[in-house]
Amino acid sequence: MMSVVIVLFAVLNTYRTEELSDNIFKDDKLKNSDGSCGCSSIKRNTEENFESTKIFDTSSKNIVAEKYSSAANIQSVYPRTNKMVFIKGGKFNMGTDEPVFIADGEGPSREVTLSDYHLDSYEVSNAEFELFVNATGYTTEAESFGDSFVFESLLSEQTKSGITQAVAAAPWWLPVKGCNWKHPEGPDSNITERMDHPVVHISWNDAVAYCKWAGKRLPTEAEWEYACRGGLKDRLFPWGNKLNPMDKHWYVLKLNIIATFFISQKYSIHTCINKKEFIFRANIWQGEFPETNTGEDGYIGTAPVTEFPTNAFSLHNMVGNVWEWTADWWNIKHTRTPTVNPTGPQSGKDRVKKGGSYLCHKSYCYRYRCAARSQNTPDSSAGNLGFRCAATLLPEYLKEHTYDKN
Ligand SMILES: *[C@@H]1O[C@H](CO)[C@@H](O)[C@H](O)[C@H]1NC(C)=O
Ligand SMILES: *[C@@H]1O[C@H](CO)[C@@H](O)[C@H](O)[C@H]1NC(C)=O
Ligand SMILES: [Ca+2]
Ligand SMILES: [Ca+2]
Repeated sequence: MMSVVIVLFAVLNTYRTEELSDNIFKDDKLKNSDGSCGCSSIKRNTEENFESTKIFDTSSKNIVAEKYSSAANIQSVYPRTNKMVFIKGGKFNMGTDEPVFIADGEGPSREVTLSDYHLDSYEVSNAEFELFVNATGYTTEAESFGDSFVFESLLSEQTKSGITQAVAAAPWWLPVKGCNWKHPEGPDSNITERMDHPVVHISWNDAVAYCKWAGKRLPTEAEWEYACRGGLKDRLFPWGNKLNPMDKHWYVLKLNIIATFFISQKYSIHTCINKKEFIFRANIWQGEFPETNTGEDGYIGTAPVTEFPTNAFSLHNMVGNVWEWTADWWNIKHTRTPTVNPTGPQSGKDRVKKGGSYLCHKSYCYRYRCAARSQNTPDSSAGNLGFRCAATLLPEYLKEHTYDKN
C-alpha cells in the first residue's frame, strides 16, 4: 500500500515538473537586446516638455477625499471593484542589481522607506470607469484625439483594411480611428461583455482625473513596486521567482487525488492535473511573439480584474493583464542613496508605467516583473494600458467596504 502511494507521488511529481519546466517559454534567449515590445514607442507626437504637476502631497495628510466621496459612492448596475487594501509602510529594496533591461533603469537596487497607504485591489474596470464618466461627463484623450493604439491581431479585418500607417519600431501596433475605452478594438467593437475587464486606452491625464474623482490618486512608482513585491525580498514576480509555481492548492489537490483514487479507483487524475487555475498566476502571452498567442492562461486579450490569484497583499494582476500608470516622471538614472517616500524626478517628458500586460512574453518584453518599468507620454493611450489608484488616507465612503487588512 505504502509503495503504491510513493509511486503515485513520483508519477504526479514528474508530471508536475514537465508541466512547469517553462515549456511555454522555450526561447530563453531574448530575441533582441532591448527586448522592446514597442510598448514605449506608441506615443502621440508631442514635442514640448511637460511641466511638473503636483497631483498630491504625500507630506500632507490633508487629502480632500470627502469632496468627492458622494460622487464616487454611487450605485452601479455592476458589482463594485473599487475596494482598497491597506498597505503597511516599511523598508524595501526597489529596483534590482540584476537588471534584464539596463536601458530601462531597472537598477540599482536601492533602499526605500514608505509610509502606510492604500491601494486598489483591482485594476480600474470598465464598469468603474463608466460610473466616473456617467457622473462627470468626462471625455478621455483618446476620444478627443480620435484614435488610439491597438495590437494588430485583435482587430477585425474590416478595421485593419482602413489603416495605412504603423509604428516603425513596433509594426504590430496600429493607430485605430474611433478607438477608445468604449471601443477597445475600434468602432466595430464594444465592452458590453467586458464590464469587469480593465479599462484601456486611458492616458495618464485620464487616470489622474479618475483617481481624483474617486478621492484617490495614482500610486508613486515606489508604492506600486512595494505593493507588487508583496513583502517578498528581491523576487522577480509578486509571488516569488518561478513563473508558474504550484501554490498551496496544488498540494491539497494532490492529497485529494490520492485519497479519491483509493476510494473510487476510477478517478481521472489527468483532468484534475490539467486545471489551469492551479498553474497560471498572471495574464501574459503564451506562444511565439508576435505571431501566435495560444491563450493558455485563458485569455488572448484582457482578463476580468478579479481573475488570477492575489499576491500576499491581496492585490490582483499587479503584473500582467494591463500596464498600470504611476504618478512619477520617467528617469533611468538612480543612485543607491536610501530615500523616504520618493516621488520621482521633478519634471520630465514621459510618465512611468509598471507591470507589463497580456502582450508580454519572456522572449520579448520580459517586463511582467516587479522591478521592470516602461514609459509613455502622459497623453498616450493603448489597448494594453490601464491603471489603479492609491490613497494616503482611505476615502470615507470606502471605509465600510474595506477588508483584507494586512
Ligand atoms: C451609466 O449610465 C448609463 C445610461 O444611463 C447606464 O445604462 C449605465 O448602466 C450606467 N453605468 C453604470 C456603471 O452604472
Ligand atoms: C457588442 O459586441 C458583441 C460582440 O463582442 C456583439 O455581439 C454585440 O452585438 C455588440 N453590441 C453592440 C451594441 O454593438
Ligand atoms: Ca494571456
Ligand atoms: Ca496589471
